[in-house]
Amino acid sequence: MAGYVLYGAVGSGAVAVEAALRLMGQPYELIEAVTFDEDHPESGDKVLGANPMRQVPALVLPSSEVMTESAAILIRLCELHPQARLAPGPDDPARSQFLRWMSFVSAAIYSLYWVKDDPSRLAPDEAAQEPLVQRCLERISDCWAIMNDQVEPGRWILGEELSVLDLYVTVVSRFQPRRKRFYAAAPKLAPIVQAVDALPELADFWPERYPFEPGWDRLPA
Ligand SMILES: N[C@@H](CCC(=O)N[C@@H](CS)C(=O)NCC(=O)O)C(=O)O
Repeated sequence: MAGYVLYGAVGSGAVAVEAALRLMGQPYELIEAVTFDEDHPESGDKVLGANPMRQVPALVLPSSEVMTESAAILIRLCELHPQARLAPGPDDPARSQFLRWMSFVSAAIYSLYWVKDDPSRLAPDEAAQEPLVQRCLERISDCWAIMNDQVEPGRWILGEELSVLDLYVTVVSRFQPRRKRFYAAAPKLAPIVQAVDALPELADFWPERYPFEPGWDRLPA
């Protein structure tokens, strides 16, 4: 049986899916499709056959079925590989909050990057673009703060069990403007993402797929 094929990109949300596949012990073929490299549009175009949205991640399942949407992919992988114990099951009391925050990160936060990364998509007027970027960043911070206030983490966001929600928040909190604002907005989540950064199972993975830059995760001065 064929394995997984992941369309991903270094420093993208697809890295959360890669991290999950690694922790699940599932091999995958990676097709690097950097959808945000304006100098090499042919790279991102590689994903078009799998995802007409021209976005990564897109995951081809062993059945050849294609899945897009990072939150849905992560949740589905947990259903397909329950032995990895990376999500509370349907009867687990933590399930509702798991689904709630997986959707929240995707819908309220990740989706804003479509505008933030290219404000001309919604603001053709050049003068309006920088203020729009700033509004997006404020909204992203506000959403992290709301999540921070509503969760009751233990060692991990949902309690004492690591889940793909921890991986997802860790990756999305690495997006611009990196962690500086995130730590200020979400102090309860800060030690959790740092613990995911430090997972021994992913020690070789992070530098390869979401490299650290000097000072990128410092607290604001
Ligand atoms: N809703 C999608 C968003 C995916 C997404 O925005 N991916 C980025 C990379 S982090 C991308 O490919 N952006 C290119 C674009 O939107 O043009 C998901 O959750 O998977």
